[in-house]
Amino acid sequence: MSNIPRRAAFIAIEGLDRSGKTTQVATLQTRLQAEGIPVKLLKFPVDRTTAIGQMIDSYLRSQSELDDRAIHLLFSANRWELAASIEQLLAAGTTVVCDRYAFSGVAFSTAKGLSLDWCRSPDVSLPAPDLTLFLDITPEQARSRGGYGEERYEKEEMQRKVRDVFHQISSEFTAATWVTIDAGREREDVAEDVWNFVRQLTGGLSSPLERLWE
Ligand code: FDM
Repeated sequence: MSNIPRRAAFIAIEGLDRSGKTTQVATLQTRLQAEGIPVKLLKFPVDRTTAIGQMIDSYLRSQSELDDRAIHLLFSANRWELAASIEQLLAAGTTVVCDRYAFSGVAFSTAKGLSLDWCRSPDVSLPAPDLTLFLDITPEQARSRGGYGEERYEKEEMQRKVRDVFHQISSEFTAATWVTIDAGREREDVAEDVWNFVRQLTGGLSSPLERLWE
């Protein structure tokens, strides 16, 4: 018998703009709570009111300019700020659900023209999600939902590139750790899929937390 204590699951939800990610994350949180499973929701970029968060927020609203590499490193630093608390929460039995994680970091910066390897490196060794659910939507479906918003990356050409990189990243993971969900369907159907994957992990895991891209 393993003497590694059970821990809770680390789940990342990634998604394209207009994929309904925010709604799905909220629905998942409600469902976990209803099942009596302790859950902590984290959103990256985290809390746009911290020093790093403010710089990221101002950049995303196009109120400031930053070198592509500098903003990439800020997004990564924003995750490292939280890495230790993610580990503590999991060890204490709290399921952690992240709204975006390192995969967004790589997808958006690579879409801007930086190399994928370079983009991955500052996030190497972060806690690795046990499961990543990628909410996929085609640019056409996004357009039919009213198009994109005002922020820096909410443009069709950018979203197409981001989607391509997400698909490239997904090919490096096993089907058990990365699931692409067609988010162009009704929100209840998407929520059902999300729940069916997450519920498999709600009993906790006895395997140690892995490190990203090690
Ligand atoms: N984003 C998010 C990045 O470019 N890099 C990252 O590491 C992360 C976590 O920030 F356009 C981008 C992706 C998106 C924006 O959007 C945050 P939401 O809609 O608040 O998730």
